[in-house]
Amino acid sequence: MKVVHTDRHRGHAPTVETYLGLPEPANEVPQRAEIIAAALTADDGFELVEPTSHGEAPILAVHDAGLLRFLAEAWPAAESQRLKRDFLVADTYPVRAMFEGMSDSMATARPEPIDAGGRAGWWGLDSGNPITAGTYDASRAAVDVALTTVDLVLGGETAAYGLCRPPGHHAARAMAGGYCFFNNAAVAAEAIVAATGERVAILDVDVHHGNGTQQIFWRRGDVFYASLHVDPRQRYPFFLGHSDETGEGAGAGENLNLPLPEGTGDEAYLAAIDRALEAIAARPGSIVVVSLGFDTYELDPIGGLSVTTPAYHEIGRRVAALGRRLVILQEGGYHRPSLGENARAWLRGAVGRPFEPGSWASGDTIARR
Ligand code: Q9C
Ligand code: ZN
Repeated sequence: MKVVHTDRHRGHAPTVETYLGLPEPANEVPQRAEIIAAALTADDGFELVEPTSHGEAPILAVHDAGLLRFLAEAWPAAESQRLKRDFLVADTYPVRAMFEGMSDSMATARPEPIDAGGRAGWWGLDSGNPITAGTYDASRAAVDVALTTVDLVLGGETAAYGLCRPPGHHAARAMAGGYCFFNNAAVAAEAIVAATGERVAILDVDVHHGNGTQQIFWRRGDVFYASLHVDPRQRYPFFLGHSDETGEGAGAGENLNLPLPEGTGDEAYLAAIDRALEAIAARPGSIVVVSLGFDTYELDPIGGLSVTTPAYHEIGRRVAALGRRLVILQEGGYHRPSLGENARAWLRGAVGRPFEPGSWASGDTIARR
């Protein structure tokens, strides 16, 4: 299987994120992608290839031009304001209750702030998403990784894997958040629709609900979004991801949320995967975009579910059994010692190779139960 990867992700290198107002070690760090790349390099079934540049147009097909402009300008603007810190997070968010009783245009057509902290609130969802000096370049590279993975599949590969970093599924049309800046999977799905005229399904197996992907395709009948995730009342993004969110307009019935209670293990998780796969199989189309997160893992520090390494192999196998071509894109996963083995397990399953557990860097054996 071809693996699209570039060192440019390293530009986004937060060391700290804020959580409930206090600094903590960052979760979404360059080492995540390095560990996965190293594990796949060591397995001779994978071939690493560099992405090619695809420009701004595919991004602007799903994102507001203002978001792109903000992300390009945010760090230089923070520097020229002489903010003495090595990352930017918002000061103030335009929460909907601020505009209660006012017409919609009061919330949507106020002038964009000039101050970096206000502007970050205008374009951002949460205070745990640091923007650093190299965030914009790395985010553009992640989109190129996703689009190059699409090119490989459109060019005839049955499945290809894009090692996107930073991830993307929390980024909405006009909003960054949740360690995400551009929605790599949404850009990929839109590019597939544009190239093929076919319907596309997105299967999101990151532990968090992909609020951004849901938002982008909410009224679209040509892109089906199915997501398995921990109950949003218990985890980020808190305000979307419930099972009664099914889409509207042309997209009515084309959004499927399968929230799972905290602590859910392999058996119930695999049963939910089957529900999502049945829904995909019932729809036309020959390509599935997978938003692949390993933060469902039993030891993930922020996830909350309890999926194991052998289950990742089985999930990859079942997804491939759809008989559709797969554009597999990396989203979250923060237990770094297991990331390489979990990626290997999933991707080997997806190409019909046997589960052959290696060892973690830590030497832990829990993954081999
Ligand atoms: N103390 C993805 O997995 N908040 N994003 C975490 C941890 C945000 C996760 C707080 C989590 C976003 C792509
Ligand atoms: Zn996640």
